[in-house]
Amino acid sequence: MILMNDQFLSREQANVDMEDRGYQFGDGIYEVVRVYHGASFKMDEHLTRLARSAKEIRLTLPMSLGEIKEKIVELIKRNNLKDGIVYFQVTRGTAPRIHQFPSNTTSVLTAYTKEMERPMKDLLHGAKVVTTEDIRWLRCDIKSLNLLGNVLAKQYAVENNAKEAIQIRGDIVTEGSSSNFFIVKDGSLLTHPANHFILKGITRDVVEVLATELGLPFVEKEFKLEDVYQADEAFLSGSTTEITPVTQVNDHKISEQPGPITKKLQEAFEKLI
Ligand code: DCS
Repeated sequence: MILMNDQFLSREQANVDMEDRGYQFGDGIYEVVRVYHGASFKMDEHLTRLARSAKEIRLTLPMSLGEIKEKIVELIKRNNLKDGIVYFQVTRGTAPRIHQFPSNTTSVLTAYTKEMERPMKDLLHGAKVVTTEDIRWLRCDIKSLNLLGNVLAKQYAVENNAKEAIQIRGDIVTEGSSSNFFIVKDGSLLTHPANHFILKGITRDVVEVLATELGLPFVEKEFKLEDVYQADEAFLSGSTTEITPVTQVNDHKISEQPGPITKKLQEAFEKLI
């Protein structure tokens, strides 16, 4: 069962119009929320980010955040989802194709759930990442449906037997194609500042809270690939990625095993979920 605006429909009943602006322009925004044991993780934070993305692209949500939450929680229940994700998006709606905002249209909310296991192998043993040029637009802070840059980056990772592609803009390391990226140096966590060049991940925020609790400095600062190669540890964060240790970047080994600080953060994260 899926959610379309305020209706719960079977996939067969649900129709997306050819001229939905999400379909034609990627004119919309989305969120992916993790569900553990039937309960959503950090739903309110994701909803707050959805509202922010909406505001930044001047899209009016079709209902209040409270109503969206209610519908999505109901969808999780109706689908009897225990462990997985709920995906939801809002497009600017259906109208004859013109680039500018159409005048008489209402935004369209859709949501579905999906069972998904935690990436246990990577969580335990770490993963390889590769680096690629960050070719995305200059508002990566908006969780937009336009994901071509991210799609191409992830495809590059897959073709190079890597879990993720870490993007580099100029010579600054920004983030993964669907995750944030951290390095650990001399006991401090380093990650790209939350400006227009990255998505401010909800999991990244969780890492900040956990780091503070553990007394680990959380430093938002630009860094380069050479800093990554000299790091003691590295990891990814994301709703589906959780805290995934990175043991290899391109041909460079960071460590044989996930590092001790990454493991500490993982243990603290585990307690939350
Ligand atoms: N950066 C990018 C570009 C992302 O797409 C995501 C999440 C993140 C960082 C991490 O953000 P969260 O911690 O809030 O998840 N991407 C979602 C996605 O598209 N699939 O899975 C998660």
